[in-house]
Amino acid sequence: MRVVYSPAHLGHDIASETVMGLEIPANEVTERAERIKAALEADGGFPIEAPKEHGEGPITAVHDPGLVRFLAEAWDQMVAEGVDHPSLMPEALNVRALTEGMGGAANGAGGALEPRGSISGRAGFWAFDTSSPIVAGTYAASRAAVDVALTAADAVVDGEAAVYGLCRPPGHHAARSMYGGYCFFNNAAIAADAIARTTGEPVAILDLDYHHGNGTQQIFWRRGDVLYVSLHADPERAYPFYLGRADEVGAGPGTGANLNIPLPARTTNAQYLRALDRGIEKIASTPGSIVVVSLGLDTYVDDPICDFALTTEVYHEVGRRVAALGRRLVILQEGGYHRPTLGANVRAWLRGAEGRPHEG
Ligand code: Q9C
Ligand code: ZN
Repeated sequence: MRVVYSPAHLGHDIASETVMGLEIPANEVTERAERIKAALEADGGFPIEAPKEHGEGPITAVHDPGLVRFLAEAWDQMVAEGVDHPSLMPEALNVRALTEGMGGAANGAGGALEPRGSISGRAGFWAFDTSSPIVAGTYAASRAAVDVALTAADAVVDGEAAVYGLCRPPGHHAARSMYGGYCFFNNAAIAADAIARTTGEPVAILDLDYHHGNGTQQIFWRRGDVLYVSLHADPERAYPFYLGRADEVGAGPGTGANLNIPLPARTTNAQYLRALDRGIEKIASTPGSIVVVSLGLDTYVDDPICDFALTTEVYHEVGRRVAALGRRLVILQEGGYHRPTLGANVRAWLRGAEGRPHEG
């Protein structure tokens, strides 16, 4: 299977994140992508190629141009303001309820207007959480991750059965006009939108990251041409908390084109495979020939920030069942934080999708 990878991710080199105000060692680190790359190289069956530049057009097709401008300018503004922090993190978030009941204050929709002043205020306008640090290389890395996704998508549109895009940073939490959840641009959404536009066919997204892909759901909420199916931790207990419930089914032309399957703590291989079959059936019931897979391995039993109980063997079976849909696959990396097994887990999934045995 062809693999698309860019070393530009190394510039998004973050040391720490904050969780409920506590500073902890970062989870979404450069080592993740390097481990995956090393495991695929060692396998011998995964030729690695560089992404092609696709420009800003496919990004602003799904994201607010203001978000792109902010991310492009953020680090330089930090430096210009003399804010000598290791990374940029907002101190106040643009929460909607701040202007609740104020009618025409701020803007007509009751939200704040984009501030163009201090970097702290700008960051808090575009961020939805405080666990997604920005450093000098974040923008270049995020642009490269989009190019990785789009290059993988091009190859599949051109006829490849399955291509893996080693995206880092991940993307599925990034909303139309907000970054967060370690994500800056929504790689899978940008790829799915580009595929839908170039093929004129409906596209399905199957999100297998432990966390609900709130950004992807939001971007396609009103679209009937891009189906979003997600298996994830119940947001009653897990990030991103405010989206991911089973009754969220889409709206307008997108009604019925959003399927959330929330799962309990300690979800086992068997429970997961049953949920997966439901998701696969939903995709099989809709037209289209390409599926974009948001592949997170944070469902793994030993993941340090998650609570499912999946094992390496089941990833091979998950890949096998997804490929058995008989559709071409654009497989894009999302989360997965147990670094010692991350490479083996990705490799098992991809070998399963190719119909190769788990080992050998
Ligand atoms: N205790 C992805 O997997 N919260 N993003 C961290 C750590 C943010 C996960 C809490 C989790 C974001 C792509
Ligand atoms: Zn995740």
